[in-house]
Amino acid sequence: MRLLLLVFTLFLSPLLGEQTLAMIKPDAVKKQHVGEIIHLYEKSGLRIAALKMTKLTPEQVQLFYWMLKEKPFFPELSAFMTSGPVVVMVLEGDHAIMKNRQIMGPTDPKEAAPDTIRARFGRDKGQNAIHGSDSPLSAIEEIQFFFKPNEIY
Ligand code: RTP
Ligand code: MG
Repeated sequence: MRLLLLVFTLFLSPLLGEQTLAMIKPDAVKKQHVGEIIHLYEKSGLRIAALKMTKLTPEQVQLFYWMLKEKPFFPELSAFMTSGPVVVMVLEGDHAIMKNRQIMGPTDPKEAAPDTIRARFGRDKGQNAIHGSDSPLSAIEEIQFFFKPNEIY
C-alpha cells in the first residue's frame, strides 16, 4: 500500500493535482497576514483542500524539522516556531509543490522577488513567514503530520 502511494505520488500526482503542505509561521499570524496569504494562494490557482490553526510544541518542531536538528540555528528555530499559533494548509493543483515554493520565495526574504510571500511578509532568514514542503516525499509526510485523511477535502 505504501509502495503504491509512493509510485502514485512520484509519477502521477504532479499531473493530476499534486498536494503540498503550506504553513503560515507564527510571525505572519501575529502580524495578521493570514487573510492576505490565503488570498494569494486562492488567486494563484491552487485549491485549499484542508486548513487549520494549531500551536506547535518543541517535540513537534523536532519531528517536523528533523533534518535541521543538528544545525546551530535549531534552538532559535524551535523558539520561533513555538512562539505562537501557525496556520497549516493542504494546497492542491498541478505541480503544487513547485508552485508553492515559487509563491513563497527563497528562505532569505532579502533574496526574494518582490511579489513573493517571504519578500512581502518575512523579516529575515529565521522569521520568514511561510513554510512549504520541498519534495513529493516531504509533502506526504508533512500532510500526514497535521491532517487525517478525512480532514482533507
Ligand atoms: P521551510 O522548510 O520553513 O519552508 O524553509 P526552507 O525550506 O526555505 O529552508 P530550510 O533550509 O528548510 O530551513 C527551515 C527554516 O529554518 C529557519 N532557518 N534559519 N538562521 C538561519 O540561518 C536559518 N536557516 C534556516 C528558517 O525559518 C527556515 O525557513
Ligand atoms: Mg525546508
